[in-house]
Amino acid sequence: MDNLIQAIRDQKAKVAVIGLGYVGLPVACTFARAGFRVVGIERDEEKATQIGAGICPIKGDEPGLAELLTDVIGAGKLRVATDYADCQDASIALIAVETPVGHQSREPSYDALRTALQDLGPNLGRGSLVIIESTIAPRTMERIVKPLLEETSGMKLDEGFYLAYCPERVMPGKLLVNLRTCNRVIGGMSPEAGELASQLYRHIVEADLDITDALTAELVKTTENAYRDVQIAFANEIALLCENVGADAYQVRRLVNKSPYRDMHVPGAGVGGHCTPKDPWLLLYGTAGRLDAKLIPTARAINDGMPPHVAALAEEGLSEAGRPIKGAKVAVLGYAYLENTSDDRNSPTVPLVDRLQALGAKVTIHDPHFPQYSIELEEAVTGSDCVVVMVAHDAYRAADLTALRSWVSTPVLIDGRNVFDKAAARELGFIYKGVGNR
Ligand code: SAJ
Repeated sequence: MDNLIQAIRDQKAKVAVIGLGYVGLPVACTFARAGFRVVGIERDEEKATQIGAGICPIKGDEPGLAELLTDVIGAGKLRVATDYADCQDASIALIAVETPVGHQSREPSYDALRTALQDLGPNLGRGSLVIIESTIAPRTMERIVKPLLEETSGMKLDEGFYLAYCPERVMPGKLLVNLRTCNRVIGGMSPEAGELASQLYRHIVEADLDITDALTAELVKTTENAYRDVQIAFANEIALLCENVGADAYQVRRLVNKSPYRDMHVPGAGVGGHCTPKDPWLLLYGTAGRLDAKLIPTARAINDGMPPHVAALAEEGLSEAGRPIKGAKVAVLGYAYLENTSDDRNSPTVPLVDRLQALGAKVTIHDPHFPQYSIELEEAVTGSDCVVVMVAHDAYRAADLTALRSWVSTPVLIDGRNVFDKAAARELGFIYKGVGNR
């Protein structure tokens, strides 16, 4: 342990980062910039070649990342490999592979994690530190990671290797800055592992490093996103209430949040992304059988119910305009899950479009952040019987409502993100129905 601590302090320890996605790649580049020798292990050969050539494969605007990658590759501080043999001289291995949750099963798929552990084990040097950054269900470190690593490395935990869980806190568009400025939880499978991991992250994290045990760290990560999902579900339920009593949920929210200690979230057309819709299920999966949880699954159901609710608003608006939804031309604005990003993971627009098409509508999708949907807004909207706003992109906030009105064939406007002003829309002759403001 002392040798490793010294090697970390002196930055002599070589770091292997397994999985060069939106978590692993920024981490690999940041440790390389800090002065460590880093090898990135990427199983996708094409991606490995691209990154090895200093080309950043991550979509969307990630300030500083492409330049940093070019720098560390050019300086030889970061190398990329597909073979785990390149990990043999690394005394630190950091795993950042995907841990998706099945839409139907609501259970995690640990295939990528298991493969990484199985391939790393035989190449793990004695006395190394292994850190998991991927989001995992509580009790995964104890029940899957530890036994698999002991089995494949032939070494015992805390004798042959140290093990810690340090969940990522990345956000699209803020990958590098979050790595530096977000507080991090370090869940050591032993106090020694926690200390070693803390010494390592101190080189790249300017914020708090809170050392705890692995189970607590697993609970913190999944809870922080379950908390957000429940908060959003509360806002969505208030929005549905407001619709039914003819109030404006956004005005209600604004005034509620003027009350001390209130932080009502924003109602909307659904909850997408790589974390918020998935981590509540990881939390429940990892604690299955310990509690018959009610609030967390109900919140998930409320949020998953928002895209169908938006489709119902469209059907209602078309009906008021004397247009059956069957055969109606519907322009859906926004394919991303989050405003001003080109990230479509678990986008609420997907179930919305499925629902509209099931009802017989002819759907055109528009999104300036996706090449396949970035036709001119006028072209997307012209001749439509209904316009549905699903994402609060700046492009939509800046759109001219008068022009929009001149392009449509039937003036029905469904606002899933409170982008347009209801009074102004109605003044122009739109049948306007907004989530939380109908
Ligand atoms: N959303 C709402 N109402 C809200 C907030 C979000 O409907 O009040 C919707 C968004 O439109 C989106 C989805 O929820 O479809 C998720 O939004 P998000 O802001 O949670 O974005 P994510 O998925 O990128 O969440 C990440 C998380 N970060 C990590 O897991 C490390 C989350 O914990 C962060 O709080 C969030 O970024 C952030 O604050 O940006």
